[in-house]
Amino acid sequence: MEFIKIIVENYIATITINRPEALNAMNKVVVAELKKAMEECVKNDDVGVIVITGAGEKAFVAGADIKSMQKMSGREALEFSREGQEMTMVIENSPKPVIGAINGFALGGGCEIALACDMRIASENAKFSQPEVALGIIPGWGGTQRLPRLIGKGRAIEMIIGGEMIDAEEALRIGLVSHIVPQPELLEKVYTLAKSILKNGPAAVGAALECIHQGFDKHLENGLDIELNAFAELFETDEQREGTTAFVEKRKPNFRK
Ligand code: DAK
Repeated sequence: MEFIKIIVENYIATITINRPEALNAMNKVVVAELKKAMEECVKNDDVGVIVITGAGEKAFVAGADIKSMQKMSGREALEFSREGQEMTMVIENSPKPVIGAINGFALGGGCEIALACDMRIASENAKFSQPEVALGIIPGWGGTQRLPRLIGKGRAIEMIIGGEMIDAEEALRIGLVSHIVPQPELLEKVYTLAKSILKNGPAAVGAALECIHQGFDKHLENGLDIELNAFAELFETDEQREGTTAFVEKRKPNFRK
């Protein structure tokens, strides 16, 4: 792949969006490669947690590539938006947790990629914005849908129609990220979180994510049904036997043989 690097180590896949000369802005090729990278990591048995970050010290992703959008027709824009939305759905639907390591600007499409991740940890220099309206467009990769769900409708409306850029402290305050660390410590902090998740049963982790994502917009009773079925299904797995037996035998479970 031209713009994406994947490194797999100790069950953690680090996907780096690598186009630093354009602050990792996403054109069609980068969008397709990120989707492919995610699909490969989801299929790979040696991967338990996926980390997405940007190359360089300045940007996570500075947005969709404005230069490539300048002359798009409505039909091309529809296709670009669909491809971007599909890419974010592969991130959101991943049964393996995805952590966004937000190492700088996360603007427009970059903020939307961060929103599709299960968790977001930011470096102190990170900055977030949905500035599309300043370009005469709107977020096209899920920003109008995921941002209100994550931070609440009022604040999301302010960000989307105001286009303001917020710093990491404000992002933490409104729940857009869950931790802030100095940039040199960003990946270390992300890997510590990844390692704590990797100690747990992978099927249970995947099932919990599925319940949360699928139940989020549903009526409570429908969500509880999803949980009930997922809970019961886990009792048909070796993982449940290993986890409960390890507790009884007073040893650590071995989920990854
Ligand atoms: N696209 C293309 N190139 C970009 C870019 C971007 N989003 N962001 C930065 N670059 C390029 C710059 O053009 C520059 O390249 P050269 O001109 O030197 O060749 C290089 O990266 C370094 O950037 P700067 O020189 O501008 O660096 P500064 O430190 O001065 O400024 C900045 C950093 C992040 C504040 C500034 O670059 C900036 O404002 N960038 C644009 C940020 C932005 O507006 N992002 C949102 C893009 S809109 C949809 C599909 C998708 C979307 C919407 C709809 N449909 C199809 C419906 C998503 C939209 C977006 O994401």
